[in-house]
Amino acid sequence: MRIKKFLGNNIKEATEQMKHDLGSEAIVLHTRRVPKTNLLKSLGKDQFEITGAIDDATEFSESEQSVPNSTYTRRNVKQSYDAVMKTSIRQQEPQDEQSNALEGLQQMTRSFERSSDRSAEPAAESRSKSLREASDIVQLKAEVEDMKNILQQLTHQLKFKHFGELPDVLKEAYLNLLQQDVEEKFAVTLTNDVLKKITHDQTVNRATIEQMIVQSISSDFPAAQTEKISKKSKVIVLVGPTGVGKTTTIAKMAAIDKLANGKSVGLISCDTYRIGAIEQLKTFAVIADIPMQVVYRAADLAAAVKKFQRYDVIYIDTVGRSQKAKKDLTELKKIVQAAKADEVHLVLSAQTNYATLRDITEKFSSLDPTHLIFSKMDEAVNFGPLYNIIQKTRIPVSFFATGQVVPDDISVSDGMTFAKMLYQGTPANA
Ligand SMILES: Nc1nc2c(ncn2[C@@H]2O[C@H](COP(=O)(O)OP(=O)(O)OP(=O)(O)O)[C@@H](O)[C@H]2O)c(=O)[nH]1
Ligand SMILES: [Mg+2]
Repeated sequence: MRIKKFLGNNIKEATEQMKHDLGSEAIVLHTRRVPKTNLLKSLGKDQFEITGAIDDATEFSESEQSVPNSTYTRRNVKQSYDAVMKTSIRQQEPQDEQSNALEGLQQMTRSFERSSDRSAEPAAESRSKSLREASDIVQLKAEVEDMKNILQQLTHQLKFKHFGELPDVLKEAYLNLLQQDVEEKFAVTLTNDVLKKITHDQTVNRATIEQMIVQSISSDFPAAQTEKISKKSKVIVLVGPTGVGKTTTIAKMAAIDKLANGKSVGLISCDTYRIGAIEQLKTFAVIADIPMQVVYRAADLAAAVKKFQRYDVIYIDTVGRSQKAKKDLTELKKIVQAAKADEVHLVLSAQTNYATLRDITEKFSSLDPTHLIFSKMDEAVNFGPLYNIIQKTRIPVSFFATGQVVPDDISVSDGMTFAKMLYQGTPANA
């Protein structure tokens, strides 16, 4: 067997060289992309190296004829390689690269299935035939190992199917975004944005890429305008699923408005459903010296709001409702309407997965939320789901809640803080 390496601008070119040199029966043992050594040139095209091999052609076909029923013949292997190689060659062409790769994988699987369906050899075979078969199996093992490598390469290439040539550091950044649970289409957009911004004379290192991605996330972040109060008695209602931190957050917001911003504040609780809910807010209201009203029916809400009309801000806490309970959400909508809310803040826990966040925002959209509050950011493992929901809803984000302590564990939302947390996967106060 002769083994030789060939270099080309693409797999096809390298394969043609191999066929020219070793003959049409030559097989590919291994392929590999050879990156440009100079980093600045990495935006240009890489080269491809294939390792080709040829067994003595005559022996090759004779051995096949003499072992017609062999379960694993070299022809099987070669067919499989050809299937993969055709895919690899086509993969270098921009069109249909994903479907071509998948087709190659399927062809290879089919080829192996056909091989393993064949019946086993009869027991009484000649000794020389057994030896030949044993050597075939050893050869096959080596070839299967090579095929595994090719498959790995194809799988890797499929991950980057949306891109042409991508600097390695940008590939890492893209994979990091996926790891943070950023949805693929958003990760692709972010990566492409950065790719477009890279200039040819720019040093593309990890730190630069991180900076560019963080900048891109931050500049696109829909931070709520923290406008000065333009209206007396601004009515702010907090809504959301059960246990996400509505009452704790409303206490923080009210305390900061009163203590730090010097505003006059009134509190209304509509949560007469949960045992202890009223006491929870009442205790805080007494400590912070904030007047508080409890409302048992939506019909009584307008009167309570009117009573507080001389205050700068009126905060209304509501009962936590599952997004799946349609009737409860209808009741909640009555409260929002009766309060004539200026702002409806939907509280989302940062621990929630993206599918659930989508469901929550879809169902709570009937309440027309004007803002999102991200709570429990201190407990989140990653922030991709929140990023996805921002991209999906584009609802401005007002606050980040980062712990249980009232009023300290809250901050006005900020794009740069969020972007860094998202990219690094680190909670706000870690
Ligand atoms: N770690 C952490 N815990 C929080 C945060 N916000 C609230 N909590 C805790 O979460 C739990 C529930 O908080 P609540 O404020 O009662 O939640 P809620 O949304 O009002 O709950 P319901 O009214 O029952 O729907 C409490 O133990 C809070 O201390 C936060 O930002 N981080
Ligand atoms: Mg509550």
